[in-house]
Amino acid sequence: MSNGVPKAALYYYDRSIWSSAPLLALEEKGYGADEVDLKEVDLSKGENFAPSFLRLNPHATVPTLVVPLHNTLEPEIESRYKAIQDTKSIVEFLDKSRSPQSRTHTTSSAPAPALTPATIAFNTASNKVIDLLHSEAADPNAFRYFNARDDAALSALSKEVLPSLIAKKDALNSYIKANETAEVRVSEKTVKFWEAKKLASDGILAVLQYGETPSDQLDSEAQAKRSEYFKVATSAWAGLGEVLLQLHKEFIGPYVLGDQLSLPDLHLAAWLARIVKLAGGTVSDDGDTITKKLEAHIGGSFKLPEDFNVAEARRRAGLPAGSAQPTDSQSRIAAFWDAMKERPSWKKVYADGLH
Ligand SMILES: N[C@@H](CCC(=O)N[C@@H](CS)C(=O)NCC(=O)O)C(=O)O
Repeated sequence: MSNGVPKAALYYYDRSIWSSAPLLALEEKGYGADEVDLKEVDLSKGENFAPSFLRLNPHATVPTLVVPLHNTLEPEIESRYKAIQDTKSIVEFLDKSRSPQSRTHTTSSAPAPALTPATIAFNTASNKVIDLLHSEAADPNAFRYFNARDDAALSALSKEVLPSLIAKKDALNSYIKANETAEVRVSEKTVKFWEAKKLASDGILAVLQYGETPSDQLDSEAQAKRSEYFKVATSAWAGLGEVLLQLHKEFIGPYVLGDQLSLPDLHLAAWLARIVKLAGGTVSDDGDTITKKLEAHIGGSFKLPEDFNVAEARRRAGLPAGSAQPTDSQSRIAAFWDAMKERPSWKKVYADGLH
């Protein structure tokens, strides 16, 4: 609490993709460190399945923003809170809650630019992009678990993700067990949720636990599961090519709605950082490099249209022209990446690399 005023709390995990969108929003909106408490939920240990977190968000996902309700600001009254449980609503809430007119009990005097699009047409375009990025075909968390289409990649992926998958399952088992012996038990619905989460990870665990075994040493059942996994992974990455082309169509450039940063850019920045990382990109790559890496990773003859003038993109993003020739062109994704990378919000959220 500052000034006796109950604070909002953002539950997040710093390796989580969707937590990055509200973290970027806090910076872009100029929130002071005294306005929102950051509370880490370690997903790699399954902390999001703890009964105390499920009371805030029964979907067990971060980000989750817990905000005090307006009529309980007096310090002597025990505060009542509401929890906002999905990225889109959280980012919208953060945008609306700090404006040049609002008095937010803060030490920050940073400007609070409006990020919500100002017209119905732009709002529609913004929602289309945000919905696309949160659609099943674009799910960045699924891509993380399906980022292997051959034995060598599967072996590397198992090494990387198996420990946290196992830790998650162990956490679920221990919550279920603790509940059986507890005096105060969670609801039947919560137990069913835990069981369903365990079941959902079994399929991928069955493949990844043998990820370091060469194909010819697998029994026929494990071999069949591995080929099925490769089929799903191959079709998911081909589908990602479609998502990128769809995005390209909705996108003005260098930001989604033109030369001003707005809500969809925060979702796109978070999403793209993860997808680029999975494609082997790094935080220091420029837009053209990540375009090439994405194209190579998606494979086949996938190509992003390079129809955006580089000098124009840089001018619109307020960047110096650099060495761009008047006829140079790049993909819109590349222009977006180059513009976003220069922003202090991005530099802060991705200071330790892409995630
Ligand atoms: N629809 C949710 C999705 C959020 C989501 O999937 N969050 C991931 C982290 S990026 C999560 O919490 N996963 C839980 C887990 O890994 O068990 C939103 O938009 O906020």
